[in-house]
Amino acid sequence: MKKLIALSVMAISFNALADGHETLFKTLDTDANQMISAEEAQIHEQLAQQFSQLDVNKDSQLSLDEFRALQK
Ligand SMILES: [Ca+2]
Repeated sequence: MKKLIALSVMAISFNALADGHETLFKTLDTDANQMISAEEAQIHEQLAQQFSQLDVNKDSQLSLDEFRALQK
């Protein structure tokens, strides 16, 4: 029984980690257009610093896929 609880806790932690970028993305995407603009990125220091590197297609917007490469 204890083992089962431990496994459940691990699963929850793992999901929280896996979901981290998406949750942060939605928080930063203040106009909810599914893209983070350079302006929206300013709220997050690391993101603002890494913005140009993360913007792989150089459209000055970060998609969720581009955002997933963010090193937090
Ligand atoms: Ca946006």
